[in-house]
Amino acid sequence: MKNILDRNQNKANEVRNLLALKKVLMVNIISSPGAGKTTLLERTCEELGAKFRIGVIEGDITTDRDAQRLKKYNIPIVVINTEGGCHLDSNSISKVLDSFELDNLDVLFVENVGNLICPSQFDLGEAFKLAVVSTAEGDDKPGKYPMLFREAVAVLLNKIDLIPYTNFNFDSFSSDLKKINSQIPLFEVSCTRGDGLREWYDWISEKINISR
Ligand SMILES: Nc1nc2c(ncn2[C@@H]2O[C@H](COP(=O)(O)OP(=O)(O)O)[C@@H](O)[C@H]2O)c(=O)[nH]1
Ligand SMILES: [Mg+2]
Repeated sequence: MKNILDRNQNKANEVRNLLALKKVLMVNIISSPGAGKTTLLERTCEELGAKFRIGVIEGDITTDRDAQRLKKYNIPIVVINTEGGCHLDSNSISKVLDSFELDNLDVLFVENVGNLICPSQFDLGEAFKLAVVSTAEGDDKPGKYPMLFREAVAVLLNKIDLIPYTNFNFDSFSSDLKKINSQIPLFEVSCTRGDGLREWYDWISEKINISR
């Protein structure tokens, strides 16, 4: 495992250096399956597609269904099918970077394979990891999967529209999260209804602007 992670780290450093040179902000989006990563990307492309040059890497075990959902935004998208692998690694990212015109990109979103565990361990060479979690999964995820919430620089709590239909306890969620990462920004959103997304758009726009 140590050898695998060391090799991964070397490649991640190469990717990070290249993206810094090209001034492309790479964001590694991690969540369990169904938390709303693709929906967040759809909304973000709608809102910011005219302002920034967006590219997407879609990591999935199989199928290009998420890429198909993003096709209408006319952005460069590359699919990585891991064929059973539970996470992306820096080598797979490095291989597909050639498919993008990096000089013509401001931001490259990576939708990682839906999984709260393995993707947290692998540096892809991203600028930062974004954790997405949804209210329907329960309020205990930061407490049970602390590594992701330690590694991430921001958390997006999605599906707040569903809170009335669940036993999601926001105070419990937020207090567990703060114990792991006391200063981490938390966006409370509904990607389908639109609540709270303005704060996310402003925050990510600022990050992209800083890296340009
Ligand atoms: N009620 C509700 N459903 C949502 C929200 N965001 C996403 N969904 C739905 O949750 C399901 C999974 O979303 P998707 O974006 O594919 O999740 P991913 O697997 O993380 O990419 C889809 O049916 C979405 O329409 C939300 O804010 N509220
Ligand atoms: Mg998806």
